[in-house]
Amino acid sequence: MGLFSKIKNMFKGYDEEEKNTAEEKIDEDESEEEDESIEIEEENESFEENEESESDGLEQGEEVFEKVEEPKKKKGNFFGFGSKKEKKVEEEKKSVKVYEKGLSRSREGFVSKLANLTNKYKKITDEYFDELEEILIMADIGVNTVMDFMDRLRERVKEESITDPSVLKEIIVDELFIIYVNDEVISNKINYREDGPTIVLFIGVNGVGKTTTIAKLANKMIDEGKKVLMVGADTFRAGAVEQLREWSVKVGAGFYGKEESDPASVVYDGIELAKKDQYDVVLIDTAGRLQNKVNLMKELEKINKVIDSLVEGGASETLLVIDATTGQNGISQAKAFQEITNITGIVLTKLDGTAKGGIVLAIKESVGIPVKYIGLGETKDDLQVFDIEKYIYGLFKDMM
Ligand SMILES: Nc1nc2c(ncn2[C@@H]2O[C@H](COP(=O)(O)OP(=O)(O)OP(=O)(O)O)[C@@H](O)[C@H]2O)c(=O)[nH]1
Ligand SMILES: [Mg+2]
Repeated sequence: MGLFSKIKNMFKGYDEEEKNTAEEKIDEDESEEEDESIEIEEENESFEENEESESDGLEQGEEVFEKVEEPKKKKGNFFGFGSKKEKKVEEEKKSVKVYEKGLSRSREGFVSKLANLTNKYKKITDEYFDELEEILIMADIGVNTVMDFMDRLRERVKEESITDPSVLKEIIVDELFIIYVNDEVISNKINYREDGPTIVLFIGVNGVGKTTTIAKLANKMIDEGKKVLMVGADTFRAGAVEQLREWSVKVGAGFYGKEESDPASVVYDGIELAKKDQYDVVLIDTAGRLQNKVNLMKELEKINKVIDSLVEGGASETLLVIDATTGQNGISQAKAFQEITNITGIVLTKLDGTAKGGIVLAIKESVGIPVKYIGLGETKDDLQVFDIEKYIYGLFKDMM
């Protein structure tokens, strides 16, 4: 049995549920609340564009803002599921739905083109391959990846004497999976520490979704019973610290931040607080915009030095946040950041906003860093651990 059928069986029945069940209703209500209560500034300048000098912000140090927020008490089991297993199944279903919904634009975009291609050609011809190649490149899979993919596909067609495009459709899904997994054991788990707080550092250019991702991840971790502290070390942009603090209140995380001060010193104080108050996890928000690569590198080095001095082994994770809607530009950002710091995972945000879901595959192929989380919407529940099977299901479910 091919992978295509395996994945199909795995999630069989998941979308047969009636719409508007009580559970979905609760989801909707929650997300409405979410949308109203916070306004987030959108900035979309790119990596090296900014000409302002770093000291601009730091000189006007009169209105110093320091804030410590205590975390809320954990809520009980909201849905009142009977057993742990039932709860897990429910969570799986919910997660599959987030994938389905979040990938609908990509489904309508490149996957429906793939389906049309299969209908259009009765036989596999050179024109078929040319069109397929174009569709994959348009889906942001990346030229080199597509070239390798096409070679492998042509080979399999020859070896297995395939002539029918509808048979090939399954092999295409199979091969896309192979591109991603590529003989590696892919770990999308956060490496938690046993002793002392687990430090997770978030980096990425401005506007990609760092702050929102921290809120979403904190929400997830709090649900899992962890005590989470958010640290606002994006002291470069006015309002950034306050934005994170507002999120901390909404998701019930602890918070430490100080505007207009040195980011590394905020990190220092934040981690000290985390140790004193026995937090399990510290999520650190950093500035995406510094004048140039050298400054950014120096800043990150300084922050890492502070973390190393306080926690043995340093940060457990450095997650690079990339906006999926920026396509190949996002890949260039990953390469640039990879040159200046050690990245342990990627968070790919705004996958719901692109019709080119192929970027997940391209990133892994071109920078070799696993995608650990994906953002599929703007609410606190729209962050998912990246799971290749659910991703493929969400993308190709209409073809299955
Ligand atoms: N549709 C969608 N929007 C998202 C997602 N993640 C973040 N956003 C939106 O992207 C915008 C920017 O998000 P922020 O979290 O402020 O980005 P940032 O990287 O912290 O930006 P700076 O602090 O300016 O560097 C906000 O409007 C978010 O709601 C996602 O997965 N899907
Ligand atoms: Mg931010």
